[in-house]
Amino acid sequence: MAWIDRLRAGLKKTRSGLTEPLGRILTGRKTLTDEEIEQLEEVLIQGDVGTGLAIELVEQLSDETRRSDDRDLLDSLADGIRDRLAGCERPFALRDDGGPTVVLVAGVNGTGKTTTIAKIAAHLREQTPDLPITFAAADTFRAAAIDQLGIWADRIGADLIKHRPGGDPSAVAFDAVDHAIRTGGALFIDTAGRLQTKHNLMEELKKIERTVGKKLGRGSDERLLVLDATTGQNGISQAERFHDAIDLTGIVLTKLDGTAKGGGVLAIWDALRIPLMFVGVGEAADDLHAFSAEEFVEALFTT
Ligand SMILES: Nc1nc2c(ncn2[C@@H]2O[C@H](COP(=O)(O)OP(=O)(O)OP(=O)(O)O)[C@@H](O)[C@H]2O)c(=O)[nH]1
Ligand SMILES: [Mg+2]
Repeated sequence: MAWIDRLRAGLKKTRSGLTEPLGRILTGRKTLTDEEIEQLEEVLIQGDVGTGLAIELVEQLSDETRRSDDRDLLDSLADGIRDRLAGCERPFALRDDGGPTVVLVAGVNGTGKTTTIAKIAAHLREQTPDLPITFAAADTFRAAAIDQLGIWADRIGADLIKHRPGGDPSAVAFDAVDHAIRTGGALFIDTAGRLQTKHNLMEELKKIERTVGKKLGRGSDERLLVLDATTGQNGISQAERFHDAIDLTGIVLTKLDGTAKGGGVLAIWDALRIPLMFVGVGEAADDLHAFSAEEFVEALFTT
């Protein structure tokens, strides 16, 4: 299935919770009543677009109604959303100097860190069959987490650097960077996802990043936060804490298929201005893809 079709299918709940109600109010309309303006704001806020942004989008739309052009208001809203997402995309790229591309992957429990690593690595493997890929099992809190990453490493053909369960995550990262300096290619560091309210998770991540820096002579290339789209606005405060700790370079928004709150894409970008690098709409490798604002709007607004 083409990505746009997967994305469209994955955004089904958001379409029925957000785009379709918007369509019922706006299709074929040139003017809006006060009541309709209120309804629009409500639908956007329900869809997790964020209150401030919802109000701005609707204001822009009601300005539009005062102009006498022939534009459909639903198209104008789609344009408004696309405009808001300008700059939000940033493609994932490997370093071109032969040195390893080091990717630190963080996020709270169960957001999809480990499977995201597997999916990105599977894409890289497909593009470049002989690319050296290393996984670092720096989530040492659970033995099962190390095993899970090991299974993916076998399937994809990645080297796995691991220590004993309960070991020091930074020591794993150190050994993994050491390995990747020799092999080149891509290194993905899987980390534990304890609740963000626990200070020690952030300290741990900072320590991992410091350790990478010491061994590598520079910081990691990407520090990605994996956010579960079903957590909605809560994801923003999560992201702020991680950003404070490790200066995120990108966000991966998973599980868009499980929520009607796909509007969160807008709220997250509006609040954080951290690029949305990948979005996930399911469990298969092909369900993770580079984010494109153009495709996102197309998947939401066209059938
Ligand atoms: N529906 C759906 N499921 C997803 C998506 N991304 C990940 N998952 C599932 O979410 C579950 C948790 O994924 P993991 O990758 O183990 O999450 P994690 O962040 O590593 O979890 P911990 O190591 O426990 O912190 C798995 O069953 C994944 O298949 C997505 O985009 N859509
Ligand atoms: Mg994991």
